[in-house]
Amino acid sequence: MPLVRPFRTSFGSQHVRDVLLVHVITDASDGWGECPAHAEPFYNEEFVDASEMVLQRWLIPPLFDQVHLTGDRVLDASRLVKGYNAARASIEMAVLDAELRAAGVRLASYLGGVREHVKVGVSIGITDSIAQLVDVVRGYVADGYCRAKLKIEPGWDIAAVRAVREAFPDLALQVDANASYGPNDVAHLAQLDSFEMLLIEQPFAVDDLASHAALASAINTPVCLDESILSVRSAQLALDALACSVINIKIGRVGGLLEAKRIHDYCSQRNVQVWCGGMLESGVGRAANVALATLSGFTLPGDISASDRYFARDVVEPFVLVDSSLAVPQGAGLGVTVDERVLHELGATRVSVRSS
Ligand code: OSB
Ligand code: MG
Repeated sequence: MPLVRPFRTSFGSQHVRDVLLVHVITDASDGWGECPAHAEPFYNEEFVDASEMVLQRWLIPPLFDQVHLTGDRVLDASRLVKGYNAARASIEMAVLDAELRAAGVRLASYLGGVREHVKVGVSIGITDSIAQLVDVVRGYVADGYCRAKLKIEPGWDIAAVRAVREAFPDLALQVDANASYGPNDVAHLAQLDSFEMLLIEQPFAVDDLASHAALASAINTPVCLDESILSVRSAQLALDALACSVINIKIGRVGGLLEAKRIHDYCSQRNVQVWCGGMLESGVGRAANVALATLSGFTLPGDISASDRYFARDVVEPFVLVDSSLAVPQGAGLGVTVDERVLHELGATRVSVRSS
C-alpha cells in the first residue's frame, strides 16, 4: 500500500507498506487479522517475509488440531515458536474476529472496553528541514490532531523539538527515538526536559534498561518504552528497574491482543499509564488498535491516526478523525469489512493453508 507521505525514522524511510493480512475461514464464519511486521528487520528482528513463512509452517498448522478453536487458545498453541510476535498477533486477531463475528460480539466489548471513541495523535517522521517539519505539524494540527509525536535521532532532536514547541506552544507533544541513542547521550537528551512534553519514547537500545533509568532519574518528562516491552514480564522488569513510567502497547510487538490486554491490566494495577502504539497498519490492524484503546487504562492519545493520514485508499471503510478521535466500529469482531476489490487492485496475492 503506497503511503501518502514517506515516513522517515532513525531506521530508514518508508514509501510503501508491505501488508500481510490473515483471513481465517471457519465453519461458522470468517475473520481477518494483520501482521504489522515491516519489509525489513529494522524496527525489531521480525520482517514480513519471515512472518509469512512462520505462519505457514509453524503457527497455522497446529490450529487445525484444535477441536474447538477460540482466540484465547492461539497463543498457547504457538508456544513452541520463539519470537515472531507480529505473526502470532495476526493469527490470534483473525481467529478472534471470526469467533466474535459468529457470536455477534464486538471486539471492544469482549476486551472490556469502556468508551465509544478513542483519542488519537499523529506520528511525524523526520523531514529535510526544520521549516518543513513545522509545516507538516501545522497541516496535522489543521486536520484536527491534538497530539503530535516527532521522530528524533542524533542530529535531529533539540532544535527540531524547540522549533515545533515555539510554533505550537499548547500542542501536546512527545518524541520517539526508536533506540537510536547510546548510554553517553543521557545528558544530551536531558535538554528535551524543557519542552513540556508528554513523554520521551525508547531513546536507548531494547535491552538497555539502565540508560533509560538514568535518563528517567535525570528529567521530569516521563520516559516511555516501546521496543523493550514484549510481555507482562518485561513490563514488570522495566517498571521495577525504574526504566520507564509509561508504556506504549502494540499488539504486534507483544504477540497479540490478549497479551496486550494483560499488560494493560498489569499496568492499571500499578497505576502506570499506557497508550496504544501503531505500526502504520491498514484498516484491519487499525480496527484492533481502536478496540484495544477502549480499555480504561489507555489514558494517553494513541498512534492510531485516521486512514487518510497513511493511505489514499484503505482496505476497509476508512477511519475518520472527529475531535481528534476515532469512533469504535459498531459491528461484531473487528467491525470492519475488507474490500476484496481493493486488495485485488493493490495486487495482493493469496496463499492458502488448509487442514490436511
Ligand atoms: O516506533 O512507534 C514506532 C511506525 C512503524 C514502526 C514503529 C513506530 C511507528 C510509528 C508510527 O511511530 C505509528 C503509526 O502512526 O502507526
Ligand atoms: Mg516507537
